[in-house]
Amino acid sequence: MKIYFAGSIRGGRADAPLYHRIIEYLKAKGHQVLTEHVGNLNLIESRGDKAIYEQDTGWLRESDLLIGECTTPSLGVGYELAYAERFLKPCHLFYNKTKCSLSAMLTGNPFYFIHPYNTEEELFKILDECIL
Ligand code: 6K6
Repeated sequence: MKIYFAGSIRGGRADAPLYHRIIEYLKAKGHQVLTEHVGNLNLIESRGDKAIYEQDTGWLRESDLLIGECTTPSLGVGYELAYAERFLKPCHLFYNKTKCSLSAMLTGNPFYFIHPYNTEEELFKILDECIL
């Protein structure tokens, strides 16, 4: 599958190492991750914002599935989730429930598959079921 991984960039990079591990895991399972750069630990913003927006919305439209790690709040991720819903892309959203409480605008929307987790081990177990 072509997977669009969404995770915070300007919203804060505290969970970037986790994004990296999720992306590597998805790739090891044979999936194509369109947004590999989200897990890049030495991220350098070399492109303009318009180019980023056009590239990312294009990737969203061509993706089969969105996986979002939403523990660190991000306006960009929120936008991507609404955009994915508009194009009826299945969205699996993860958040660490010991660290945050997810927006009601996501948890209240039955379109999204919401996966609260306690530990990273639990996250990967749920992730396995999402990508079967
Ligand atoms: C270069 C290398 C890595 O990142 C860059 C430049 N910035 C972005 N490149 C690609 N996608 C981006 C960039 N900034 C935000 N996004 C998209 O928005 C990603 O797909 C993320 O899922 C989401 C993060 O939004 P913010 O609001 O936290 O930045």
